[in-house]
Amino acid sequence: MITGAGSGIGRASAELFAREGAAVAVLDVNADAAAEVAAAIAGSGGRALSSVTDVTDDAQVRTAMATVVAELGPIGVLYNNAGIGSKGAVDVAEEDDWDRCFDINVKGTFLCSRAVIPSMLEAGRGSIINQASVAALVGVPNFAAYCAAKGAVASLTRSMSVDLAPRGIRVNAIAPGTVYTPLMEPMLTARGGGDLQKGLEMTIVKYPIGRLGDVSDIAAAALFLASDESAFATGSVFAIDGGMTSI
Ligand code: 1HS
Repeated sequence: MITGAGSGIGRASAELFAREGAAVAVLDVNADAAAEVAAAIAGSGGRALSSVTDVTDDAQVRTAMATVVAELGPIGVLYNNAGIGSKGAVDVAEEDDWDRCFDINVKGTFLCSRAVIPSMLEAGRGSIINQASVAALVGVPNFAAYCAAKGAVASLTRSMSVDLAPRGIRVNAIAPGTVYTPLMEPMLTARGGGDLQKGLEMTIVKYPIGRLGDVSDIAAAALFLASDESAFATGSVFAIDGGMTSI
């Protein structure tokens, strides 16, 4: 089960997981996007279903979870990928923007995790992957609510891991650096003073590896954490960031 799987990292992860043989539940608040990804997976011979799910709505989350279990079986992996950015430094941040950022990034992770855990406990195993960010690890200009929310996701990951490890469920987080997707253009354009190309140039210099991330970079990390290849990993935050937080 992957949230926010209608585009970007979530889509790349859903398609990669399907290529690896997983039956994938594509959850997204955008119905058309979720359906397109599920159809693309099915068209490539994979198994997928789509579900229109607002991760901030507990009733929708529970309905989606029940549908997934009924149609695909017990949930082995949850990737809490759905997320949203924020606008501005703390002194100019708007309250509704702050609340929305925490609702999707943090409460969405809570609601989806709480909903799938009974299915994982029934199976005696599971892997939950939370989407943090380098913004959980370092300060990012004009991104106050997002940094705070992703920091909360990192802490929630550690807390969940200690509660769930004895019950066979691993919980880790991925901290991506900037991955160039349409969702990032507003932040990058603002950074460049209205010039997207300038914002990209100002950002790439923060990455020792010399480029921004690709959705495939993050999907590969998610596949590792979803699989038994990471059987001894729980409670960790994996920076997949081109060295950005190593400076
Ligand atoms: C959006 C992703 O979680 C990374 S936060 C922004 C990091 S950077 O663009 O300032 O390097």
